[in-house]
Amino acid sequence: IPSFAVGSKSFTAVAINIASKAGEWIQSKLGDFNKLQTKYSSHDLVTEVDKGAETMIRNLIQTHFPHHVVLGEEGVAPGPDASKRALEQLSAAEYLWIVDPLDGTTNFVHGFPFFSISLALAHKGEVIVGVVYNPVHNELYVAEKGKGAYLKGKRMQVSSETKLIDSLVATGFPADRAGALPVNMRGVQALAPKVRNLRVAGSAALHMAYVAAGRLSGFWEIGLNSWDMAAGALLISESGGKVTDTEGKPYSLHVRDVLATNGHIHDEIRQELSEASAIGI
Ligand code: 2AM
Ligand code: CA
Ligand code: CA
Ligand code: CA
Repeated sequence: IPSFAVGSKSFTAVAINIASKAGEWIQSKLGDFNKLQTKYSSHDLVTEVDKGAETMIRNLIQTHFPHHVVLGEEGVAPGPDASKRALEQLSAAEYLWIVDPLDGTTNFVHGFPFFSISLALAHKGEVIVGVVYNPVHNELYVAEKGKGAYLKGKRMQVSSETKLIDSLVATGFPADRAGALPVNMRGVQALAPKVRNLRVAGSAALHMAYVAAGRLSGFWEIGLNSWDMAAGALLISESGGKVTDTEGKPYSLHVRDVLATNGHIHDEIRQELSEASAIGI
């Protein structure tokens, strides 16, 4: 796998190393942690493991790259605009790491083995490296801008379905029960009868990695943050897929409502969501 590097230090190699270390530690804590806290509500959870993993990742990044800046989910005050506020403050950073130390916390808390670590490195606002790691399956997805995306040393490619009826599509049920959830439910109502089936597995980053790997035809979710999607979006674009917001505008770090597909079914899903008034809040 070719690499972006500073001197001899490959950003990608460091990202892979950090994701593996954090993943091992998170997995060792599965079923063995306490101090469950709720951020906002019983739908929005955070554990000592989320925080411990973020601290570990932050320290490792800073050891390797002292001049890089780190944006992590657990390092910012929670709220609907958490990512937006942080990105504004950090917009001057030349190299910015965007970190979700544990994506799928609800799954982790319940012992449902579908969660991941998501690390992305942006250079002047453009994501150039993305790594998503699922420690339970020992699957590490890695992409470099312009150089492809890989799983277990093999180049990934999105799936080839061109019709909704042949497509397996994932979504997420938002934690925001009042605003985003009803919007998402309209999309579910519109799409469920038209696709082969829907999946809601609880980790946006892994859903996106699955789109890149051709295991899902598409994915959409309302009200996400930069750290949920930054690595996954590069995995998908480097695997030949398409990532936009739910209105079809190109992906950027500021997108909250995401639509990510194999490309072929993109416009049809966007149209269904639009007709169902399910494109965002
Ligand atoms: P998390 O597990 O890192 O919190 C599941 O639908 C997706 O939504 C997961 O990627 C999850 O990330 C994210 N998520 C969970 N709570 C959220 C919240 N309050 N606001 C936005 N996204 C959230
Ligand atoms: Ca969270
Ligand atoms: Ca997340
Ligand atoms: Ca998280």
